[in-house]
Amino acid sequence: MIPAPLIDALRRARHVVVFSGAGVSAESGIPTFRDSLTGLWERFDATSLATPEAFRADPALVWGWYEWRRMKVMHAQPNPAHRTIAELARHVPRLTLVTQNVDDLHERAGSSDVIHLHGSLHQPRCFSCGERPDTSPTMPDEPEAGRRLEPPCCMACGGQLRPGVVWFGESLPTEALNTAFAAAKSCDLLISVGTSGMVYPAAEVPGLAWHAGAVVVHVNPQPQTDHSEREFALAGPAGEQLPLLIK
Ligand code: BJW
Ligand code: ZN
Repeated sequence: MIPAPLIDALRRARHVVVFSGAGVSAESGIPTFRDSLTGLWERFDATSLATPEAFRADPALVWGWYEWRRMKVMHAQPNPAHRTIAELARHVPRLTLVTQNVDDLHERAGSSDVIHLHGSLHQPRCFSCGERPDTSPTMPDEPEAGRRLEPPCCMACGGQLRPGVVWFGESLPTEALNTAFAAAKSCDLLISVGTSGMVYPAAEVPGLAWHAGAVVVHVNPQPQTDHSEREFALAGPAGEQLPLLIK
C-alpha cells in the first residue's frame, strides 16, 4: 500500500530525485556491503581492499577483487527496481538519478545522465597519472573472489591501472557531488532506495532534500528509524515496492 499523501506528492512533483544504493542491485544478485551474512564487508576487510593504502600495499589483491566484482556485474541483469526508475523518468517533468553504486545496471535499464557519486567499476584509471584508458581491460576468464591479478599498465606513463571507484578517505568527484547536492536542495520528492545511509558525504543527500522542504521516501526491507512529517517508508525489496509507485 502506498500512502495517499505520497501518491499525491508524486503526482504533483516537478523534480524528483532518486538516490540509490547497493540494495537496488541486490535483486540482480549483486551483494550489498553491510547486510548481515551476504554483505561484502561481512566477508571481506574493507581496509585491505577499498583504500588507496590497500592498493599501494597489494595492487594484485585489490585489482583481482574488483575484477571479480566487475565480472559479477557484467553477468547480472537490471531488475524491476532499475527498470521502474528508468520508467519513472518518463512520467515526471524532471528526474535526477544519483547513485552510490559502481555498477552500470541503471544505465542498462535505460536511465541516462546517472550521477555516480562513488565512481564506476567499468572506468579504471591510472593510479599514478590519472589517465583513463579508452577501452576497459579485458575480462579474466573466471575470476574468483580472492584471486590475485596484476593490474594492467597505463599506456601514458607505465604506471598501474586502479579501479575507477571512490575508496574510503578519497574525495568524491566534485561535479557529481555538487550536482547531487543542488538537485537534492531543489527537488519536491526524493526517493532513497536500497541504502543504509552510513557513508558520508553521500548520506547527506536525503537530509538536504528534506530540510529544503521535499517529501522523502525510503524504500528498504529493513525497518527504518522514526520518520518525521513529509517522510515515508516503503518496507520491502525495491523490485517489489518501486513498481507500485507507477501503477
Ligand atoms: C535493499 C534490498 C532490496 C537490501 N531492496 N533495499 C562523517 C562521519 C564519519 C565518517 C565520515 C564522515 N565523513 C566522511 C567519513 C569517512 C567515510 C565514511 O563515510 N565512513 C563511514 C562508513 C563511517 N567517507 C569517506 O571516506 C568518503 N570520502 C570522504 O569523506 O572524503 C573526504 C576526505 C578526504 C580525505 C581524507 C578524509 C576525508 C568516501 C567514501 C567512499 C565509499 N566507498 C564505498 C566503496 C566504493 C568502492 C567499492 O564498491 O568497493 O562505496 S563504501 C560502500 O558503501 C560503497 C557504497 O556506495 C557505500 C554505501 O553503501 P550502501 O549503498 O548504502 O550499501 P549498504 O550495504 O550499506 O546498504 C544496503 C541497503 O540496502 C541496506 O539498508 C539494506 O537493508 C538494503 N537492501 N536488499 C532495497 N532488495
Ligand atoms: Zn599513467
